[in-house]
This record gives sequence, structure tokens and C-alpha cells, in this order.
Amino acid sequence: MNLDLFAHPDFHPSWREDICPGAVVLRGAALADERELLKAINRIAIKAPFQYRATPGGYAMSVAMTNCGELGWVTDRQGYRYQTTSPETRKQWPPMPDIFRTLAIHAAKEAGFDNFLPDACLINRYQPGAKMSLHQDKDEDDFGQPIVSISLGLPAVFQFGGLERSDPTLRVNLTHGDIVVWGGPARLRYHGILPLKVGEHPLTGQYRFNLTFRKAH
Ligand code: MD3
Ligand code: FE
Repeated sequence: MNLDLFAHPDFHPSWREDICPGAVVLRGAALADERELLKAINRIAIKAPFQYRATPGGYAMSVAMTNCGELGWVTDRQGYRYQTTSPETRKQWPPMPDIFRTLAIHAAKEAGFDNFLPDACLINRYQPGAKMSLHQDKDEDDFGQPIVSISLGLPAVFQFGGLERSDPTLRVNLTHGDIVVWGGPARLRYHGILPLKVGEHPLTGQYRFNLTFRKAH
């Protein structure tokens, strides 16, 4: 595919930070599109409302989730999986907005992944106190494919470990407009989000949103 067709004149990360081999933060790379991204999230949430899903162990997650794109990530007592429909509406997930896909493809390319074509976008919504415990992302078919994440709204502290749960962790602040690309040797590292602190963001109020783009199937 000729990526010039998708030329995105506003894709200008302020600076890049390498976290470890395979993980790079593109600071501010989504800032030029902040309003369009948040509008798109609101439209998606009208069609596929945010849900507090249950883990396979039966605990309600503190992060509310929805999806867009061909495939969406869900969890319930049966386990973690990707599926083409929302369990609540039983309809297909809303389509992935072009601005989402374009940003994710450009970010992946910037990090050295030239052929990334995401089929899934998980939208996480954090409120004060919400957290995501240390975990690996292992529900995708091809770990050779990277994951792209876009942070919007309130800041969060991201925890980044190693390939074993007990490995020491590094803390990275993720703020509004940051895009992170995780692939190669970083792809299966344990990671999580510490409990969100109370705050007020001019565009999102009490929330943090995180978009993760994946090639799930
Ligand atoms: C590191 N979400 O949805 S995004 C998730 O901010 C998830 O909502 C967090 O972890 C959030 O699974 C973190 C950053 C992220 C995503 C995938 C990764 C970091 C990753 C995969 C491998 C290593
Ligand atoms: Fe994850």
C-alpha cells in the first residue's frame, strides 16, 4: 500500500523517547487530532456503550471498555477473546474511523513497522482509581505485529516490566496526545496502569481514554 495516499501532514511527534528495545513513545503525536479523536470516541460509545466487563475470575474491571473495527476485545467468565460483535448489542462493532487507522499506521511506521494494518481498536476509559494490573497481551494471533497505543485526557503512570511477572518494573508517565508503539522484543513484556489520580482535563473532564490498535487475526 502506498502510504503517501494516507499522508498525514499533522503527524509531528514533539520528540521520541525509547523506553527499551521495541518500545518508543512519540510524545504529543496525537495532539493535532485531539478533538477529532475525542469526537469519534463519543460517537462510537453511542453505538457501543462502555462496559465494565468481568475477568475470567469473576471480578469487575475498573476500566470501562468498548471497541471499534472488525474485531473487538472482550472478557467474561468464558475468558479473553476477540469477536466481531458487541456482546450487548449483538451487532458488529462500529467501524474504525479513518483518523484512528491513519494515526496508528503512521505511528507504527515511525517506529519501524511498515506493514501494520490494525483490525481491532480497544477503547479503554479510566476514571479516578481505575487501574490495570500487570499483564501480557497474548490474545492476538501474531506477536510479530506491534501494538499502538494513544493516550488522551488525564495523565497516567504506566508500569513496564519484563517477560516474567516478577521482573522489576519501570514507570513511564503517559499524557494527553502521547502515542506508544510496542513491538519486537517488547511485545510480550508485562505492563499495567497504576490507579488514575483525580484530576480535570479541559477536553475529557475526569477521564483518561486509551486506544490500543492491534492486528488481532
Ligand atoms: C506493552 N492498556 O489494553 S496501553 C491493554 O493504557 C493495555 O489502557 C493500557 O495494556 C492502557 O491491554 C496500556 C500500552 C500498551 C499496550 C500494549 C502493550 C503497552 C504494551 C503490549 C505489550 C507491551
Ligand atoms: Fe495490555
